[in-house]
Amino acid sequence: MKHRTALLVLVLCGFATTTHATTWDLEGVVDQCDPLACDLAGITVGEPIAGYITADDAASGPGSTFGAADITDYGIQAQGVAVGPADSTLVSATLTTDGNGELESGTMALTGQIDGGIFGLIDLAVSIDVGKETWTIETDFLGLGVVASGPGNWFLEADGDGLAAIQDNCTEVANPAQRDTDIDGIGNFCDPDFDQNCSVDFLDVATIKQNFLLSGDLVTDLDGDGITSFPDVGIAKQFFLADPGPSGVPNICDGN
Ligand SMILES: [Ca+2]
Ligand SMILES: [Ca+2]
Ligand SMILES: [Ca+2]
Ligand SMILES: [Ca+2]
Repeated sequence: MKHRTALLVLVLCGFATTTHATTWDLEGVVDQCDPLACDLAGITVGEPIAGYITADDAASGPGSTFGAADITDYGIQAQGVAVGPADSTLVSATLTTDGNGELESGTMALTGQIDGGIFGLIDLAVSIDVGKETWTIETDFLGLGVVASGPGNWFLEADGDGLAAIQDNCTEVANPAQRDTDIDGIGNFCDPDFDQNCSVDFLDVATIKQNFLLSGDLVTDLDGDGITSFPDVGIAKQFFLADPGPSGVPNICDGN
């Protein structure tokens, strides 16, 4: 099958994250993929799969079991395919956290559709097993059955700003405002790469010196307090001779 269609890269239109919610990130890999289905979907073996679940704090605290009704948002994406609440249905979920609030066991099931080009919309079922650390995508289309599967681990969202990794432009810094002055997909808090060569080096240091004590919404105001000053230099130092980021959203240094 040579037909390759640009499937909808559906933006994960997450619901507004509130402070009374817990988010877990999925980090997985495509381990097995039906050649026809994965050609259609643009998925390749060995590529990452990512996602998140956000649930009500009241239900999802340490050592609790919660269900679909407690899940306020979710998203799963593997290269060209992305599903979220806007384009899928959360069929069932029973999930349990451990004493640290990490997802420990349970399962979750979604149904959704992807654009199969000349084949029209294709029904998909996604199942996730947290305890077994696996995920599976199945379809009845052409009797294919399991089209892709692999390992997947869940982690409490790392930097505590409430944004899932795939929605967060600085995945290792709490930056709820997501300020990104140069609009390159990397938040100011982790972007002292002012010349956008994807490396923080002497030229970037020269830029921050040039702007020192200037106020305004400048790229060099990394912490967003309205002035380029010592705290911004402190942040830049941590990145010296390293890469900016990491950012979980599409950004200028993707593929570098
Ligand atoms: Ca962040
Ligand atoms: Ca930026
Ligand atoms: Ca640079
Ligand atoms: Ca500043």
